[in-house]
Amino acid sequence: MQTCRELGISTVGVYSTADRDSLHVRYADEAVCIGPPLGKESYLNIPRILAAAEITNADAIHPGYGFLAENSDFAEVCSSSGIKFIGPQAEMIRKMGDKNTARETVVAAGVPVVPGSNGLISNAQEAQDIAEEIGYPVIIKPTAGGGGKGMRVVSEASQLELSLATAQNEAQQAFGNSGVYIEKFIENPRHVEIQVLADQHGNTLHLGERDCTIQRRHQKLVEETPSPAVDEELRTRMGSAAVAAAASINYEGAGTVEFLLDGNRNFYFMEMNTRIQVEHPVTEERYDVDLVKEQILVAAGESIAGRTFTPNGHSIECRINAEDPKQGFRPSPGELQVFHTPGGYSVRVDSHGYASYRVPPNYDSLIAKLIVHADTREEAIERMLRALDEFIVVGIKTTIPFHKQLLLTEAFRSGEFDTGFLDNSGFTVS
Ligand code: MV4
Repeated sequence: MQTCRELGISTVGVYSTADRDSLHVRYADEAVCIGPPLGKESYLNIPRILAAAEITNADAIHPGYGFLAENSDFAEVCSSSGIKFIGPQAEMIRKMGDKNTARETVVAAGVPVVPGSNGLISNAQEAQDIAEEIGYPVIIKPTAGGGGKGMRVVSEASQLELSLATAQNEAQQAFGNSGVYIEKFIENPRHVEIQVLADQHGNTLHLGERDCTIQRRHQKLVEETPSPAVDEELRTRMGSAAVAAAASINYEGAGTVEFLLDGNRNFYFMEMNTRIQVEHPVTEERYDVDLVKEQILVAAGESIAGRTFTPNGHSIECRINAEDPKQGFRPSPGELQVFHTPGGYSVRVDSHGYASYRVPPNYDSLIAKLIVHADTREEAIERMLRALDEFIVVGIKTTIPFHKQLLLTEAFRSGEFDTGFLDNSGFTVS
């Protein structure tokens, strides 16, 4: 909505009754209540969102990064109702949403994937044969999953048959699709993703990587660009692979291609996110670009031919969640009695909160994104620590103390960490 205001486009915010006091409701030129807190009755309810668009004469819908942002049926209904879905076509979301189809599609385009099954697993014998060929440990992944949901690591042959059956059952329960595939399990990888942008005329470019290795139970907590593990040569190779992955489905809009990076500079396609992501601001700061503006312009048919984006310096994002890091990150909703956000040189806060706002217990716990930019990684870390010190939240627990301690660890400062750091290294917040 901030981008729209700059572009002279008027906005409509939709909200559930749990969110009536959220800042986005006040910021919008018009706001429409679409139902009670439960997702199915509001933010996931396609007819209600379309009704809100129709009564306000909306031309387009920006789906954000949650709820229906990667729902191909929603994109299709928007399109058939004459409302531009700001994102890719339904067919592109569908192809990348089915992880096995995505894998097969990018393999055909020459993108490296982890050695594994060619297609879905049909029986235990087939699973045994593949695992024998690629070697243990292996990982069983649900084709309808994503983001780590429902994956199972298998370290020896004796466990494979039972793990396969369990994974298929869980996938059926969770996604209504029992399809699974197998990959070699890469130990201690980094999570490095490439931002891509594509227009409706077949032009596709990338805007470098984001390192999202600092995660807890598949929840990202810190993201940065450039990655401490990526140099110009690797960036060029990963960027080309990401562009090839997007171009293989004639992608349109902003998207993210996720890779695992191992200790030998090998990278492997994981999945493609067909939406703008929470962590997009780090790319905006380093590449001096408003990615939401680019989304809107390409949705309106504008060309990106000849556009170049020059990177500068280093950017870090810390996710400020309404969670208590001293109590296993358990949710901590409630009133922001004090909410003093940091500012000053090269510090950015994106938030829907304000003093006296009550964080509802119903949704994701993210309450603010704190982003800094600096010339070097070392200066960015110092700037982030300065900003974290300025950030005062009274009334609820947040992840601010976690970030302050993480940024002082030798592992973080040296850049030598992997995706197991938070879950396995014994790092705790005191
Ligand atoms: C893997 C893997 C190791 N080997 N695939 C989890 C999220 C999803 N995007 C991919 N995930 C993984 N896939 C193979 N073949 C390890 C993970 C993984 C992980 C990836 C990124 C960040 C954090 C992670 C934590 C645990 C496992």
